Amino acid sequence: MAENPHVKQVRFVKSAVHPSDFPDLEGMPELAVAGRSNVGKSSLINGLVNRRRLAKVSNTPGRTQLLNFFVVNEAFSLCDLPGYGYAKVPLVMKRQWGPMIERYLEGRDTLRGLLLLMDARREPGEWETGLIGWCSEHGIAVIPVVTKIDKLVPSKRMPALAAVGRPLGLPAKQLVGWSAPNGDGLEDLWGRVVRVLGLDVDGSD
Ligand SMILES: Nc1nc2c(ncn2[C@@H]2O[C@H](COP(=O)(O)OP(=O)(O)OP(=O)(O)O)[C@@H](O)[C@H]2O)c(=O)[nH]1
Ligand SMILES: [Mg+2]
Repeated sequence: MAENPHVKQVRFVKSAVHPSDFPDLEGMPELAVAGRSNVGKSSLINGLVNRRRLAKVSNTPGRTQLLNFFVVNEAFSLCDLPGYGYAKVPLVMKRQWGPMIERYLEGRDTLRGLLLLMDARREPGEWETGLIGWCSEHGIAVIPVVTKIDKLVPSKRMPALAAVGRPLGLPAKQLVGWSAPNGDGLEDLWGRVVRVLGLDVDGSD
C-alpha cells in the first residue's frame, strides 16, 4: 500500500445519524466521501490517511450505515457517508438513507468538498448526476474519483475514465483514477483535497 507522507495524525471522532449528533469541530473544513454501496469509500479513506482499518471495509455491501467522522492532522475532517443503491439493504434503511444524506448535505455548514466515488467498471447514473448538480448549486466542490482501477489492464484505464466521465459531462483528465490496494492516484487525489479545502500541502491550515 502506498503511503501518504502528508498525513501525520488521524483520529476517529464519532458515528452519527442526526444533525444534533454531528460533531462540532469548530469550523474545521470538511470533506465528505460519497458513492454507491461497495464502491470503495471506506477503503479510500484508509488509503488517504495511511490506516488499514480506520474506516471499516467490508465485503458485505451496505455495511456502513452511519455517518462516520474523522479528523486529519487536526486541520480538516472527513465524513464517510453510507453507500447508496444496495438492493439487499432492508427497506426501512433505504427509507432512512435519502433523508439522512440530505440532512447532512444541507445542514453541514463546514462541508467544503465531496469526493464522489464511481466504479471503473460501471457507468454512473442519475444518482451521481443528481449529486453533482446539487453540489454545484450549493457551492460544494466535487472531486470525481474512479475506484478499483487496478481491476483493469493498464490500456483500459484511460478509456474507463472517459466512459465514467461522459455521462457526467466531465473529460477524463478531471477524474482521479484510484486503486486502494496499490495507491494509484494518491498524489493527485491529495493535491485536489488540499486545494478544495484551502490547506497547505501538508494538510495543515
Ligand atoms: N481491487 C480493488 N478493490 C477495492 C478497491 N476499493 C475497495 N475495494 C474492495 O471493495 C469492497 C468494498 O470496499 P469498501 O471500502 O468497504 O466500500 P464502501 O464504499 O465503503 O462500501 P459501503 O460502506 O458498504 O457502502 C472491499 O472488498 C474492498 O476491499 C480498489 O481500489 N481496488
Ligand atoms: Mg463503507
